[in-house]
Amino acid sequence: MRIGLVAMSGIRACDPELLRLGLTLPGFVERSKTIASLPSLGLLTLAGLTPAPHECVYVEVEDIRQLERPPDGFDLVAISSFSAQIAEAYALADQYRALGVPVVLGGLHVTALPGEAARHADAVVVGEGEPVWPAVLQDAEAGQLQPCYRSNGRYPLDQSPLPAFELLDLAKYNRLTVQASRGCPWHCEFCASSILLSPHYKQKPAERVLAEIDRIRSLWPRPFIELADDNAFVNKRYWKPLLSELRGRHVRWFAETDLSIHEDEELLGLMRDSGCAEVLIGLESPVADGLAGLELRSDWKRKRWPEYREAVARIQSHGIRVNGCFVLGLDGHTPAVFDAVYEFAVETELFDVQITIQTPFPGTPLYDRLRREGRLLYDGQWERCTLFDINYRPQPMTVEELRAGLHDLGVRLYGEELTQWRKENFNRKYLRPARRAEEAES
Ligand code: B12
Ligand code: SF4
Repeated sequence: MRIGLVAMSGIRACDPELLRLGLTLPGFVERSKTIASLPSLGLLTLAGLTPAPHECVYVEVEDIRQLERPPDGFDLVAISSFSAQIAEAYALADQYRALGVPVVLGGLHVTALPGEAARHADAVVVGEGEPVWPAVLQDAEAGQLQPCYRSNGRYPLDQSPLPAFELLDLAKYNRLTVQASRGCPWHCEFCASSILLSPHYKQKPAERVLAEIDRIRSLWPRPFIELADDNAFVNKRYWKPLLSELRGRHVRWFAETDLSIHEDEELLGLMRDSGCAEVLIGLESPVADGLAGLELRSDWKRKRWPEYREAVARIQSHGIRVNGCFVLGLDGHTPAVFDAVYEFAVETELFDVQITIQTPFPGTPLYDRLRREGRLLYDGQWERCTLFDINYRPQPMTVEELRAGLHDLGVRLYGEELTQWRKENFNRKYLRPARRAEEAES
């Protein structure tokens, strides 16, 4: 079979005022450009599992949009899904089905709402794709696709295939992704990441992670790699030998992690030496209000909140940039939170800041709670699940206060002056001294 793998790409927001602002704010534009061009690791992973003589063709939905008709010549089309762009995924699926091409839909949104997705597909896949993909291929070839394939979240990552990075036109991407773990022990109420696929935290054997990195290096000698882990450094003992191996491979990399890395100087040193450029940390709230009850299992972030400032300083002192992420509109946030984020960013000299709106993605405990409480706005308008549009009634703020606060804070944080200052300050105060120390050590 010739299989078309269609990835949902690009960055989304509906709020026209925010879009207008975004286009003119240097800090915002820069970050959007960096992350917008990431390929779908999920689809590349499935391609890696697809045996010959099947042939896979990887397509970005952004490229299809410019065509009059979607690319043809496929015997099967597989489309990935995020909530924000699901309407486009469904429209494309409908188009292919109208042409008589069977369509299989999978990914995070489909996993959360398989019934809705089934109206637009010959088959839907709920959960991790790997364990069911061989059956999907076999059934599609026999013309007997089942309506739904389910995996149970227990796929052992030591069986992971090498993602088929060779399918990509590498000129289009400034980073490639590698995943070393799925799940996260903290279970935040709003989390819509791989926890939806794998409720249990699990890791890929280090040698497999290194094999993926080496595969990328064979195609792109000095790559920039983004770890697609939800929370990379949960298990520091796993990472230390892996990072030692990574040193000398000429890779620069980025990861999402929790704050606990600041407690481990040895780990921070290994991260720096192995090419870590930046870590993105979900600090969520600069004030303690909003953090209590955020995780379903423990108040981990609330307990760590007093360490936030010291932690940022220690991580950055290793020459590793910190991108601090704040979720605005958590229960308990008042309009004072906007100034608090600004002050935190300036005082801690964060290299970068990400501000998003709390978002009830379907399939999350937050969505269920806000629905029970009658606080959902625009329920079912999934295109608003962008992390920048408001879909619920915050408490105790009003929707208008939250929207205005986001806009105003965006202007203050991502304007020319502060964006420039953050970078220069980091380079002068943290990066250059860290490099000098590294040179002295070696
Ligand atoms: C990389 C990334 C991106 C890349 C995506 C590149 C791409 N084309 O896939 C880019 C930068 C484009 C991106 C954009 C957005 N993202 Co993003 N992104 C991520 C990130 C960091 C990693 C995702 C990843 O690679 N996972 C690893 C792979 C292996 O998992 P997977 O894709 O889920 O695939 C597995 C299964 O789902 C399944 N599967 C997936 N697709 C298919 C298809 C078929 C046919 C089958 C059978 C199976 C299958 O099999 C795979 C293997 O098991 C996550 C955060 C995180 N740490 O997880 C956020 C995340 C996915 N993003 C998120 C969001 C909100 C967005 C944006 C809306 C942001 C915005 N405002 O624009 C947009 C989405 C717009 C759009 N295009 O639809 C949310 C999604 C929540 C949700 N449930 O929808 C996440 C979880 C982050 C968060 N804060 O919650 N993102
Ligand atoms: S810490 Fe991050 S990855 Fe882990 S559950 Fe919370 S939001 Fe999800």
